Amino acid sequence: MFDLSLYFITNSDNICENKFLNIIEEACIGGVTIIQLREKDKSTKDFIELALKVKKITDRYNIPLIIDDRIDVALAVNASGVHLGTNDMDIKTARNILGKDKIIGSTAKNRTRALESQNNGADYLGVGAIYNTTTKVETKITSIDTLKDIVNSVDIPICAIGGLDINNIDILKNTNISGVCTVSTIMKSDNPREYSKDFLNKINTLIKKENYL
Ligand code: TZP
Ligand code: MG
Repeated sequence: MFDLSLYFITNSDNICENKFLNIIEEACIGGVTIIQLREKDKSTKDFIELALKVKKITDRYNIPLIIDDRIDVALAVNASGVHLGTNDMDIKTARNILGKDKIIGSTAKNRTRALESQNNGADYLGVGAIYNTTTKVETKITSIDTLKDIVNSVDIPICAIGGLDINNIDILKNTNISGVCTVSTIMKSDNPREYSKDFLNKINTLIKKENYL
């Protein structure tokens, strides 16, 4: 069981480790429901060392930790799962390696990828970017029509991503998504605890609880 309502994806660029870990802890206290550690530039060794520190925090608050891209890192730290994009390991192979109990998320920007991900064993989909993002990522805008088409095509829960903040998520009303992903709003907040709390409250006014896995 996992709750995608407020899915916090971390970004450790340009901040010291103590501050990074503190933001994660504050976000946990504020109420983020799931966390992804997203590291694009770290060595395997450094990624694992950081993931162990992050997992100590997320375990304390009973929040699932997802590792971006790296099955090996997820296994090394016994994370709750992985998130895989189109250029990462294919979902079927990842499922074979990870077994049935780990969470596998997949990025999907169209119905074909969404259905293929579901059929190959993905547990949830990330769909976006809904808006332009300031976070370093190669992505394209996904229209609300495409988001709705994907939601209507699969049974697994869907999280919207990209440029989303507390003031612009009304666009997601009636899309039947299960949650909202964010990087920068929490990473850059002066008060990650309060922001997470307020953002979750706002999200809860938009999404239907029965969509939770
Ligand atoms: N994938 C699509 S948009 C994005 C990722 C990883 C970044 C989202 O970051 P932000 O700061 O919430 O716009
Ligand atoms: Mg990836």
